[in-house]
Amino acid sequence: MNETINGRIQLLNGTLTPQLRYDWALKEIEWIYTLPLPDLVFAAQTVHRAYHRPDEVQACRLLSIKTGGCPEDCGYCPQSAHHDTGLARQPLMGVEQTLAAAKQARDQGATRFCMGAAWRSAPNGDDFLQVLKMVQGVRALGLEACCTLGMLTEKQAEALAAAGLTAYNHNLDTSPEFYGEIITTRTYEDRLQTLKRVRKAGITICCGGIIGMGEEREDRFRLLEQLATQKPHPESVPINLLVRVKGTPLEEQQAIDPLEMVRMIATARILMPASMVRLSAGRLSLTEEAQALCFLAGANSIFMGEKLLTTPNPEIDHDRRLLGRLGMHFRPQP
Ligand code: SAM
Ligand code: DTB
Ligand code: SF4
Repeated sequence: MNETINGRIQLLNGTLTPQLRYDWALKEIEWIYTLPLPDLVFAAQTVHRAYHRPDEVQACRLLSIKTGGCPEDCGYCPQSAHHDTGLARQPLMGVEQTLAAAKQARDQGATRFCMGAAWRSAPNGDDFLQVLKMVQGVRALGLEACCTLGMLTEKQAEALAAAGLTAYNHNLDTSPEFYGEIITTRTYEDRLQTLKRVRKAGITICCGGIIGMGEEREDRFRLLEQLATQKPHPESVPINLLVRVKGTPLEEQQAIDPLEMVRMIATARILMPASMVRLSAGRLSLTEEAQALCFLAGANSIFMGEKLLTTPNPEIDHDRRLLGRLGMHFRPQP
């Protein structure tokens, strides 16, 4: 692509009438990601406003319903049995306790409740039936329900859909090329297979990744390419900044420039205009001003509450104050 002023104006004009595209080329993604920041944020805002309210963010709440002891070796994850992080393992939580947490989240203003389990694959039998009950219960509270349970079979995806599951989270995490540096116990292809089954069952897809794991910018472009060439796009794209957890192989990873988070979010927003782009893990290592830039770049969701799955997250009061400072608000409950 021609990197002249004309080229820039063409792209920016193109984004003024944003249409969903599924044929993004790697070169285009690179070009967008590396635009001068004012152009990038302007283009992202323009696209954002065509599909979303610019003053509103969705509040989601996470709950770890089964914690630790995971057989996968994901290098970033405190829940992998391969790393000694001192995390207390917990078996599958009861339905009542889960629904009490969901109700509390709703009372605090969340509109989406996400249940995470440290499984390689969702189990069959009683545990799975218990998760189905949780999903039904969360939906009955009027919340969107999201689960992340590892790999799924077609049957399991269908059962989750029948229970009313809104979304299934299954991240590609990084580029196909860098993936093997981070995870060796499953393949990129395994991930794509589960995503296909989720889509086929009629559940919306929540799929994104993590930055700050030692990858190159090129790996981020490749991840974005994988996401933005899916048809339809994932309805939800979580962008996580690595939370460096003691005892994981990535604990000493060097911190990245927070503006890379802004660029990643803005590019995701431009490539997938209609999707929710979620400023997910890692907010405690961003200043409030950096988070504000992420909202300008088109992020329209955050996790609310003092804990993600196992690691800390900003307090609700802090987030309310931040949104107040920005003249923004949480998406109201239906
Ligand atoms: N076991 C399931 C799986 O891997 O799909 C679900 C739970 S797993 C904790 C969900 C996602 O959390 C991962 O795909 C990863 O993207 C993200 N995650 C885990 N640890 C993280 C960390 N330390 N920093 C940022 N994101 C993290
Ligand atoms: C996602 O992309 N981020 C969330 C959600 N999907 C499940 C999880 C973040 C986990 C951060 C590490 C932890 O708290 O254990
Ligand atoms: Fe297990 Fe998921 Fe953590 Fe990987 S990210 S170790 S699959 S809980």
